[in-house]
Amino acid sequence: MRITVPTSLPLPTSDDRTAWKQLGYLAVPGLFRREAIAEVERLLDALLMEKIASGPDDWTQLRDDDRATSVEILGTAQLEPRLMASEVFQLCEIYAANLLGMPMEFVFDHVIRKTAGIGAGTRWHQDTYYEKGEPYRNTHRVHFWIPMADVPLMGGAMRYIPGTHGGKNFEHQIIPGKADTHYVMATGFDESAAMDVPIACGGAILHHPRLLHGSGPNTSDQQRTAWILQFATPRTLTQKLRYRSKGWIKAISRA
Ligand SMILES: O=C(O)CCC(=O)C(=O)O
Repeated sequence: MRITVPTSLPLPTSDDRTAWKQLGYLAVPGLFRREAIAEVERLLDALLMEKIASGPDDWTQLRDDDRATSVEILGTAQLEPRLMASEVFQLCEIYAANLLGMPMEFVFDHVIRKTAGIGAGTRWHQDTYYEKGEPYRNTHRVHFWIPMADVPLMGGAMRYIPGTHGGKNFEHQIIPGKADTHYVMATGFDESAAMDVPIACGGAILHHPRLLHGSGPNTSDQQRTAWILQFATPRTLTQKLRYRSKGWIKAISRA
C-alpha cells in the first residue's frame, strides 16, 4: 500500500526499507521543513515551561545538587492536541505507513529535554520493556525521534545497537540512584557494536521498539529537546474490545 502525498515529501526508498528491516533504525535527514519543527517546538516549549515550574517528578533525572539533567513529559499530544494537527505529526503518519507498507495509527508520544552542559545520557534499553499492555503491537511499529535543533555527537546524540530488534527481550535493571525514576538499563549485549547517530534539525531517526538504543550525555552548550512519536498498526476489533474492557487510555481525538 502507498499513500498519495505531494511529490516534495521525502518517502522511504527500497534501500531505506531494507536498512529498516536489517538494522532496526533509519536516519531520515530533511524530513521536515524548519517552520514545521518551529511550530512543534513552540507547543512543546510551553508544556516544558509549565512542567519545569511545577517541580521534578519521577520522570525527572536530578543531579546530587538537585539540578535537573533530564526532564520528560509523557502523552504530550493529549496535553496539547494541536500537536496532532501539526505538519510534523501528519508527515510521520504518512512516512510510517509507507515504510511499513500498511496503515499506521498513533499510539503514544513524549518529549525529553536534556539540560545544556549537564544533560544525562539515556541508558541502553528496549522500548518494549515499557510496553506491557499490548505486546502484539510491537511488531509493526515505528518510533520517530525528532530533535528541535541540530544534535551533534556531544549534544546528546542517539545511539543504537543495529539488528537487536530481532525478537530477543534483553534483561533490564532499575537504575539505582538518588530518586526513584522509571529509568532502566539493559544488559547482556555487545556495546562495541553501537552506532552514534548525530542529526541536523529537520531530520528524524526512526527505530523499532525492540531495538536497543540510548543516548550520550549532552555536554554541549545547547539544551537538547526531542519529540518522540510512536505509530503502530491499528488494533483489530477484538484487540479494541479487549483494550476498552481493560480501561486502558481513552480514545484520543484529533484537534
Ligand atoms: O532522547 C533520548 O535521550 C532517549 C529517547 C528514547 O530512549 C526513546 O525515544 O525511546
